[in-house]
Amino acid sequence: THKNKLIAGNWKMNGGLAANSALVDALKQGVGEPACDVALCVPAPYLAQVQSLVAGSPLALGAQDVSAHAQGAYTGEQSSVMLKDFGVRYAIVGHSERRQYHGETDATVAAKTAAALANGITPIVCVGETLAEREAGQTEEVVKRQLAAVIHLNGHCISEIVVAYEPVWAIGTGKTATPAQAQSVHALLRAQLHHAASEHAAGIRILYGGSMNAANAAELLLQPDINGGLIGGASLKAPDFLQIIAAAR
Ligand code: 3PY
Repeated sequence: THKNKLIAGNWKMNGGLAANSALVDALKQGVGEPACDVALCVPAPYLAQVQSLVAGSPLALGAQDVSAHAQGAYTGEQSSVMLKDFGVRYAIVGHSERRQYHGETDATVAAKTAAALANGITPIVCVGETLAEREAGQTEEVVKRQLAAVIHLNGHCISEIVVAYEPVWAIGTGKTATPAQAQSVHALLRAQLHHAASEHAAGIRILYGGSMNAANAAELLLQPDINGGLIGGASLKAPDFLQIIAAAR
């Protein structure tokens, strides 16, 4: 089954009521009828605001994290059930910033992925190697281990996940993987998906993330195993984000 490409903006911890409203208005005016799926992954306090701003538009709502638990004594967390209340369709899971600053392990990421799937939220599961791992020749081993953690979730159909390859050395650094570097890792991930779930592998979207911007998006998105992008800084600028959306066909 062929799915549209997905362009997901990761606002990270940026924005405010006025800025969000201006950004989403500009996106709605410029987006037309996009050839790809588009999502805005916004900070939790603004989910309700952005839910009403995107209503009736082709822009879908996403969260940047999700709890592994449904409810209870988990101070500071948001469950997939709660996200559902606000029309959230996607949740980023295991972004390298969460792995790095919040101690998320492969097991955490797997539990969060399962919780999202159980409640009909599409997890965007991030994998990627650090600079030290790449230089030590461990890229393949690291991304395969990270993907394996979510492939073998009992009782869940992995056809519903989105994978995002984000080399950590390309996040917020302005360094981008070359299209060939990215494609070679995407092909490894595709082969692993194929091995685990051959009937679904071709339809699982593997996004590239890591300083994808208006200037480099088109070439990255032409690679056969790059099915969209997870966009950091460039998703905060309407003209740039619109150009990336236009490049995804
Ligand atoms: C980046 O573009 O740097 C990202 O981390 C997107 O998630």
